[in-house]
Amino acid sequence: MASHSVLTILMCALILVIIMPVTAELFHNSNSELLSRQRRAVCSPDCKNGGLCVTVSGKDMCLCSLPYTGQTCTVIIDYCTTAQPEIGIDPKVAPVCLNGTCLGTVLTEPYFNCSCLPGFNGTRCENNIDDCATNPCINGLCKDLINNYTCSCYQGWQGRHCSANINDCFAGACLNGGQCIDGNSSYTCNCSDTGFRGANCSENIDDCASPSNPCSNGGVCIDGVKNYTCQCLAGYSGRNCTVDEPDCSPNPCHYNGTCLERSNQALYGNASLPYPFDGVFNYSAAAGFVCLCPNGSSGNDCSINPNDCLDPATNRSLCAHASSCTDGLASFTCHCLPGYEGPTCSIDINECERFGQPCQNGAVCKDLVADYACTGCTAEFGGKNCSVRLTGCDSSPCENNATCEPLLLRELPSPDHGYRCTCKPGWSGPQCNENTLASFNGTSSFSANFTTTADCTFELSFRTSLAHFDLVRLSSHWGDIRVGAHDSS
Ligand SMILES: *[C@@H]1O[C@H](CO)[C@@H](O)[C@H](O)[C@H]1NC(C)=O
Ligand SMILES: *[C@@H]1O[C@H](CO)[C@@H](O)[C@H](O)[C@H]1NC(C)=O
Ligand SMILES: *[C@@H]1O[C@H](CO)[C@@H](O)[C@H](O)[C@H]1NC(C)=O
Ligand SMILES: *[C@@H]1O[C@H](CO)[C@@H](O)[C@H](O)[C@H]1NC(C)=O
Ligand SMILES: *[C@@H]1O[C@H](CO)[C@@H](O)[C@H](O)[C@H]1NC(C)=O
Ligand SMILES: *[C@@H]1O[C@H](CO)[C@@H](O)[C@H](O)[C@H]1NC(C)=O
Ligand SMILES: *[C@@H]1O[C@H](CO)[C@@H](O)[C@H](O)[C@H]1NC(C)=O
Ligand SMILES: *[C@@H]1O[C@H](CO)[C@@H](O)[C@H](O)[C@H]1NC(C)=O
Ligand SMILES: *[C@@H]1O[C@H](CO)[C@@H](O)[C@H](O)[C@H]1NC(C)=O
Ligand SMILES: *[C@@H]1O[C@H](CO)[C@@H](O)[C@H](O)[C@H]1NC(C)=O
Ligand SMILES: CC(=O)N[C@H]1CO[C@H](CO)[C@@H](O)[C@@H]1O
Ligand SMILES: CC(=O)N[C@H]1CO[C@H](CO)[C@@H](O)[C@@H]1O
Repeated sequence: MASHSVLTILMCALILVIIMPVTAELFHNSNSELLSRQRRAVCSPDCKNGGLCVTVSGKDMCLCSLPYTGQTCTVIIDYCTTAQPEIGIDPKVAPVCLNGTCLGTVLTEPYFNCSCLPGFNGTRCENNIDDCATNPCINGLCKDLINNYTCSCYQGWQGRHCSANINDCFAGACLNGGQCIDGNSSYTCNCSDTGFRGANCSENIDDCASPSNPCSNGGVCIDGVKNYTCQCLAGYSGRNCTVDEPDCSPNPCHYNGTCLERSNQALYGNASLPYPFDGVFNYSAAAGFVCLCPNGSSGNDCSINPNDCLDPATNRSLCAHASSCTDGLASFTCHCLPGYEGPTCSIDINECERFGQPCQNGAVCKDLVADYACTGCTAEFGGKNCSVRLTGCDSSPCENNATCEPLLLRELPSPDHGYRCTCKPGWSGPQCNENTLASFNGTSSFSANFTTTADCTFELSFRTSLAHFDLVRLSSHWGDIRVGAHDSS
């Protein structure tokens, strides 16, 4: 046992020499020279495997290099069972390979070879390999095991690698069509476009308040689902009550009365305007219109127009001479018949004066209704104004001492003259140049024979000198006509 200790000390010295050949130059030189001098001088065993022969206490022996031992350094030490105190290994205390199988008789340091159990490495299999090093737990904490690991998942995650998100959404989690979004052991609701809000989309968004009351002009807003309804005050319409209904278009005021919209806020506070414009605007009374009626009309729409044609006292038309009347605004208009004039057609127009005494050549003008007449016109003149000299007899058209009476057949556009001949007895025809068939005086008679082969019209003309007479048919037979005349004066 003692010799063994010495050997170990010597071997240590040798190891030092081997490990630090340069820094231990001095030590090496003196000792190795001593050893080699002793060996060269006295050492007899042939030390194998690089062993050195030394003489200790007069006894020659081999100083073996690791891991050899034995008389001549031919035995390999099994370091699986041999303690190596200098590196803290003592198989009596703990196995050389802590978690593995040991293979001794290894020629290189550390002179043993550990074959580790799965999950261990290190020279002595002392290291439990960190299986969490690759962060295998995606949503959880990793716990290293022997050649394995476990994941303890965060809330809401599951699976070996905590990669499966536990679906926290359940039917009815989000109300009113909200979209459930699975989270970390929780869920959230996407309420957008539902018209609701809150964690579970249960709270109906007040559309009347977002961002402000959408109903204009005093309209009342009623919240709906993702919607609202405006209850407009009378006079306003449209989804947001923004449309001011056109109360004055077309103009409801008769007689071109001025129409004022009650919704026109600019008109209010004007003392010269009628109610309600003399006061303060109020949305609830903004429907409708007020007419400023022209004089003579009244009523809400100026449609009341008293009939000014009637005399209020008598209730009879104010227009005289049967003229018609048109009622106006505080006025009336008489439509006069010809010959009358004046506001009430009461003036009978004197046409003789109106036309500047039109009768000429001594004729006298007589006023008529809407006309005049010229009286006392001499035979020589004629026409409306007795202004046309009658020339029909100037050429003496009447023959056989007949009397010629000039006539005015037509005055306008140019005078057309004519004449009438009054024949002496025995003459007839327009110019009195045709003989009469017979003339009668007293009780004379005339008989004529006509022969005809066909029906004919037989005319008999009379001219009498009597001032008054009656023509009497005495008898009438086919082929025999008898007529007579007698003085009736
Ligand atoms: C690993 O080594 C240690 C220390 O020697 C021991 O306590 C443990 O039981 C060993 N594990 C296995 C799986 O052998
Ligand atoms: C230890 O043993 C393994 C398996 O037998 C071998 O591959 C390796 O080279 C050995 N190591 C040494 C230092 O002998
Ligand atoms: C054990 O193995 C791991 C991965 O293979 C490596 O990173 C580590 O350095 C090794 N540990 C030892 C003590 O050899
Ligand atoms: C690792 O552990 C899991 C359970 O956590 C098990 O299912 C699996 O088989 C283990 N793997 C090994 C190689 O032991
Ligand atoms: C889940 O929750 C954990 C711990 O609160 C956090 O670290 C992780 O980032 C969350 N994951 C998601 C997806 O929110
Ligand atoms: C919520 O839903 C709307 C439409 O349904 C979509 O556009 C939006 O991206 C969603 N928001 C989130 C955070 O999922
Ligand atoms: C909103 O309400 C109005 C009337 O109140 C209706 O005309 C409209 O269609 C509604 N809009 C929707 C999207 O329902
Ligand atoms: C009503 O008001 C809403 C919100 O102010 C607006 O988006 C919409 O276009 C309006 N509709 C009409 C018809 O004016
Ligand atoms: C109203 O006035 C217009 C133009 O000023 C005029 O043409 C029209 O005749 C008038 N109507 C009435 C009923 O007075
Ligand atoms: C008619 O006869 C009477 C006498 O017989 C005569 O005096 C008279 O003049 C005659 N009249 C005419 C118009 O010829
Ligand atoms: C045709 C004809 O009877 N002429 C008579 C007209 O009158 C005068 C006298 O008045 C007679 O002399 C004509 O013979
Ligand atoms: C006037 C005249 O000629 N009268 C005769 C008409 O005809 C009858 C009979 O044919 C005669 O007898 C008339 O003399």
